[in-house]
Amino acid sequence: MTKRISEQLSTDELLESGQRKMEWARQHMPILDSLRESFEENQPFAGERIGMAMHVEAKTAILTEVLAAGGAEVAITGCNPLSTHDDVSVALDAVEGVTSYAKRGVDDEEYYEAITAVIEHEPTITVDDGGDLVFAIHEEYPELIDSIVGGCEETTTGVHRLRAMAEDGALDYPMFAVNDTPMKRLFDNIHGTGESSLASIAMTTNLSWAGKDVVVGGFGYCGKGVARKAAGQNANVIVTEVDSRRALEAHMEGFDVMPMSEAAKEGDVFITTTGNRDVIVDEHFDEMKDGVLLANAGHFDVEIDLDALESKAVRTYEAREGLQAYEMDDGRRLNVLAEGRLVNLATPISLGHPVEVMDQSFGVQAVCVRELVENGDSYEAGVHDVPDELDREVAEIKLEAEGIETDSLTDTQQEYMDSWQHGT
Ligand code: RBV
Repeated sequence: MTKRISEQLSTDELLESGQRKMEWARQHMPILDSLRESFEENQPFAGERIGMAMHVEAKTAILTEVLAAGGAEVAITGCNPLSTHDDVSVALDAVEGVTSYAKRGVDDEEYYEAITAVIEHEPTITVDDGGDLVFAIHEEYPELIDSIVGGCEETTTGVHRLRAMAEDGALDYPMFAVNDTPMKRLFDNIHGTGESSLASIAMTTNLSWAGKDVVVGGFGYCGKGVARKAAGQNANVIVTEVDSRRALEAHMEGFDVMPMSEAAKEGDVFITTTGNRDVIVDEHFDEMKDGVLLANAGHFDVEIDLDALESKAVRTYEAREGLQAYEMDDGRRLNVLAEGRLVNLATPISLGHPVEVMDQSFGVQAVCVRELVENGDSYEAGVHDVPDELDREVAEIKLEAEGIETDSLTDTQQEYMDSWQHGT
């Protein structure tokens, strides 16, 4: 049985370090700050138990403490074996109303044991990143479902998984697709993934982007972000796609588009963002240049076939912290970051998405949890879009915090927009 983190790790130094990281994040999260104020006053979550599986680092800790400030009892664990910051987990565990089970570097068994520990708090609301918590509840604790009001899902892969569950009639409570909101997807997936993936790769390797050939697998929201930011760092960007319109979009944005079998020969750095498996496989490794970097920015570690790479290698060694070299029999070295796991969160120095971006994503999470508490009964089992007014509420809080004012439609403009009689 997994113990809370403060009973696993000695705490004084970790506590202080985690609290310092949280304080910095808190200072840069005006949306959560504003929601905290209203939650503290209104206690919307009194009597609720919130179970969370997310990347346990400073920004997530602020979301968690804001939910606890609204009266919830919160139990949290990680959603990736490598993304937890132990110091933050310890600091979070010390927050009133919060129990954290998250620990960095767990194996599969420990990972799922910690999820079980969260479920044993018998959550009434779940907040997931990737769907492992929802899935475990459905598989192993279906008797809890009756008392669950609903849940929220943070990421593309999780929403995809939930929709597949719903289509099979296997999703038994309502889930908000937080990922699909404009306030999340247009900022977090694009700017967040772009900036933080490139930052993690650069810091882990101490290598430059300028002049590199960077191959981006997939041109969805995350791929667009990675491709644009890499181009902004003076790299030459190659995109691989399976979807005709996305391929065309990438082409019209000025990127080279080609199959991975061709791109494999050209790339210096490979970053997968597809959410699918087997994007870089056996035959591609044969074509790659000596010294290439391989990184994955999709939720699960299935995009680069590391088993195939491992069996091809005559030797593997840790080239740098967070970077494993695989030496081929012809002497070429292919370097994999973070064991092929989410590169922006899973290398030892990764920090995840920038704070401002997560303030938006987690602002949407927080108002969705509030919506579940207030109106959960009106949502049936299945995947739900987040009501647009909630997404706009988060945008408005952010604009106000930034001191940015906008125009409003005049009555005449509104009337014009609503009428169809006008013409040439
Ligand atoms: N993400 N979280 C962070 N807490 O630092 N960084 C990225 C963090 C989320 C992001 O919203 C994305 O949808 C998800 O991680 C992928 O697991």
